Amino acid sequence: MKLVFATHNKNKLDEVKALVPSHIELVSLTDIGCFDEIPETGSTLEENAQLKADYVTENYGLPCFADDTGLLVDALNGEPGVFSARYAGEGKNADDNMNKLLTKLKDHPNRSAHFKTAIALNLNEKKYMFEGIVEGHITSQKTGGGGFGYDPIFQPKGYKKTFAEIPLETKNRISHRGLAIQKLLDFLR
Ligand code: ITT
Repeated sequence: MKLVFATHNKNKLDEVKALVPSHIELVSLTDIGCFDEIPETGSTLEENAQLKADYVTENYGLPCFADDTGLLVDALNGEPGVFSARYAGEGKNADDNMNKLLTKLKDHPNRSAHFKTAIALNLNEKKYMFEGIVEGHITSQKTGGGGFGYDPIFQPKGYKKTFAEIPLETKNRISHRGLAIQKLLDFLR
């Protein structure tokens, strides 16, 4: 089956491609010729995931799923959460976002946090939602050259390395996105 993954984020696409079996033909927004910035005006990850999936269904009429992900820090009452992509402001990059977070958490004793992914699937005129969560903590400095986004400052529970220091295969096995995608794949099976 052909399934659109409604993302412009190449790193997300690479992670998900590594998990999806070959009988599912995964195509990206670029593959279907969609270069629009889909407005993410929702107040929750679920709402934003649904907005992105609905945009593709309404404009392209194709089966589709979308991922909205946030990093939620306990000491900051769940910040940056739904604003994770633009935490340091519009036009800023992942490094700026991490710097802002590290500054806000400077010397804070409670560094616990979790990543959450919401996946909205639109299939055969029905809508489904899947989620994945990974618990961990925010390190005091950036470490590792792999991964993307906040990976260099997030250490998953039970590991002594950040997501940016562990292989993609390991991240995919334990991560918010990996867990949510496994639920999606179980459902499609
Ligand atoms: P799409 O909306 O096109 O899918 P995006 O990058 O805008 O891509 P989100 O709206 O879900 O994605 O924003 C979440 C931000 O959180 C994203 O820009 C990353 O900086 C960060 N992020 C998402 N997944 C992550 C992961 O697995 N590890 C580290 N940071 C992640």
